Amino acid sequence: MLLRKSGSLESTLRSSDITPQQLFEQHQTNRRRFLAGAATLGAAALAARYIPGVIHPETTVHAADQLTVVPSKYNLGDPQTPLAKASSYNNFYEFGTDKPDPAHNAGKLKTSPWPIQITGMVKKPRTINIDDIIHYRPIESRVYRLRCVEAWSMVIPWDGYSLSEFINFCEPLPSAKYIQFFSVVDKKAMELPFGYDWPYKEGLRMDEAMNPLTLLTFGCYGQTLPNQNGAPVRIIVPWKYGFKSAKSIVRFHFTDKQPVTTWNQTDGMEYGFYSNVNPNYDNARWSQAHERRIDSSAFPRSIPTLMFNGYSDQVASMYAGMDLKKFY
Ligand SMILES: Nc1nc2c(c(=O)[nH]1)N[C@H]1C(S)=C(S)[C@@H](COP(=O)(O)O)O[C@H]1N2
Ligand SMILES: [Mo]
Repeated sequence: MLLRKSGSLESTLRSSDITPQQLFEQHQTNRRRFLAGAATLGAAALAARYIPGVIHPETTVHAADQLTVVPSKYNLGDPQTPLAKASSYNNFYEFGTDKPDPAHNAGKLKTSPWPIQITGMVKKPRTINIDDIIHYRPIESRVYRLRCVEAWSMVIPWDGYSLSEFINFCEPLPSAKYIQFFSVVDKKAMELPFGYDWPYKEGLRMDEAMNPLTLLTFGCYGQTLPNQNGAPVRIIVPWKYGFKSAKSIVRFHFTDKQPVTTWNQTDGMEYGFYSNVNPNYDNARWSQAHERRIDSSAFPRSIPTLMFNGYSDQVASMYAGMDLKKFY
């Protein structure tokens, strides 16, 4: 059971124009919301726990501690992909390049203790621990689509809070224009296939990172992330192709230059820095016009892919005036 004190870092909040009374009230409101959510979702979270016989036989799920989650306004109506699928059909190349590999191999990764570095253009570079941030803010359950550039998609309840909250905690300097994520490298636990420049790296422009949709993710389906899904902390950027959503992050780096990303470095013709889901712009290998929903039964690519994965209202304005075929 992972129940740590919420708001323990409250004092680090930007509080320039907030009175102590306001701060106290805000804290009480957050706390009430947190507790109310915990009460209503307790049963649901419990129900979402594993029933061993139902799991896909080749799936190993690790560290499935229950999380206390609150409901969110970000809640796609689409039917959810079963957890057994979401945790057995994965891209986590460090553990092998075939879809079932991460479920087989990622159990070897030790996810505690988990130090996290905050580096680059911040007020004070430092190393923190996952425990310092996991309950920094109430953990929301957000049902998002994850769309892979391979033209499949899943609908998953991800648990976390907006990355923007964590970025404020990091106190970036005004000169920081991008954030870069570094995934863990563990030579003993990982296969680390040849041909990629490990560690896995991804990045976002600061406004993309600060968009409320971008989720600092600690869990899914009401429990801590299975290792194969990026335990103990990953990013979910729902309007971009799946590879932007880096897993098992150990370092957040703030910079004024567009950061190097693993897939762009591997094959820049196919994988651009922006990688916004765009049905009108085909990746060199796959048409992006349609997608296949990974579900209990596989079916052909029959679902039309939506611009920005259906999140245009919230994100399109960030790209106004940009040629999205050039900045793919
Ligand atoms: N460290 C790391 N993060 C990664 C990847 C990876 O290979 N290594 N694959 C990406 C890709 S291509 C996708 S589609 C998503 C898949 O997330 P999921 O397995 O949780 O569905 O993770 C992304 N994050
Ligand atoms: Mo992907």
